[in-house]
Amino acid sequence: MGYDIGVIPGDGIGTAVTEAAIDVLDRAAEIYGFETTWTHYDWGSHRYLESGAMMPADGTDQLSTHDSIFLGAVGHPDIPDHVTLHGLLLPIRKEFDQYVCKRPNVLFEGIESPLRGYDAGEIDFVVYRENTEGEYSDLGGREHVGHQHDFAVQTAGFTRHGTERIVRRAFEAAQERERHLTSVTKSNAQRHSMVFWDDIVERVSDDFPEIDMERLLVDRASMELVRRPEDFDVIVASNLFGDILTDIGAIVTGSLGIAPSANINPEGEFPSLFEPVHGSAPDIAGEGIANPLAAVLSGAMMLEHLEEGEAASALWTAVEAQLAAGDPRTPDLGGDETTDAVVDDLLDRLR
Ligand code: GGG
Repeated sequence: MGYDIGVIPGDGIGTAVTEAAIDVLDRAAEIYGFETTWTHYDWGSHRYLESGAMMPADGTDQLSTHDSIFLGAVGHPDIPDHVTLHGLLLPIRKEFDQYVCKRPNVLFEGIESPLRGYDAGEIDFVVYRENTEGEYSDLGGREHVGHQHDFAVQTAGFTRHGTERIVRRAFEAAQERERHLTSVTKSNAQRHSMVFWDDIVERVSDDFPEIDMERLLVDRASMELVRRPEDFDVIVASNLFGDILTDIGAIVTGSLGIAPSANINPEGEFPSLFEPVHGSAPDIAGEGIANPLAAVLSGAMMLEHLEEGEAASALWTAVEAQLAAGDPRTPDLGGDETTDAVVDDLLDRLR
């Protein structure tokens, strides 16, 4: 069996963590008897600075031939963040209808949560973030720029189709887990789109009577994720709220450096994209100390998606064992080791 993966290392530490993860994934492929071809795309901020575009006009056409896409990070201190994000990552998510953004948050053995009194496994939830519309809809504009009376309009678009399908996928995930689902909105203030979301959740919940369903406003959910993270199992949220909640999820389980994510087109009509939750971290780019574990675990999610379950489990197990051992660790986890040291140790563990 062989897989053809499109790789976009992107910006900052994206290059280092992507190459590190590829070394580990190649070892898993060798052991579990499949081949992986990596086709690199040199797209990102350096390209933008040279040519005015993060990727070529036919970028998504080029990517469409791959089985999956593996991405590092996007963002550069000299370019506004909305330019880098809208120039690369968001068009890919939208064009390939990757409407499920799945982000697991697990407290691993050996990791100390900044929250007191939690042991390994006691925090374990997954966020299903809507990934193609909502607050990330590119609808709006600015008028009278440069004048005193300038203004901006940004519209969040929620379709029944888009909302229902992410909610359904989240209920299905809850069925496979602890059968508890939390839908997060702000329907007290946003009485059009978020009440619409609530209505759809109510209707879909009729098809899943065995799932214990809770609704929380996003402010309360943010607080409860800090106060009682152990009570969460599956969270479903809109694009923006899901993004924010998964940063909270990453930090209560230790570090953004170990938080993976998958942008999935469940129907398989288009390639799905796998990336660490973290960004380009320009402050440590080039220093050799970026944590590659989020990228490695994102790679494991990719292998799971490609139905290489054994190899995916082996990667999770190797990461779990390394974290439990407490060494080597990059600075985000309180250590002083390098990206390479973390990779070498994982390769040894897989051998
Ligand atoms: N590794 C992903 C990355 O670089 N993300 C940057 C970012 O700002 N993402 C925003 C989002 O996921 O909505």
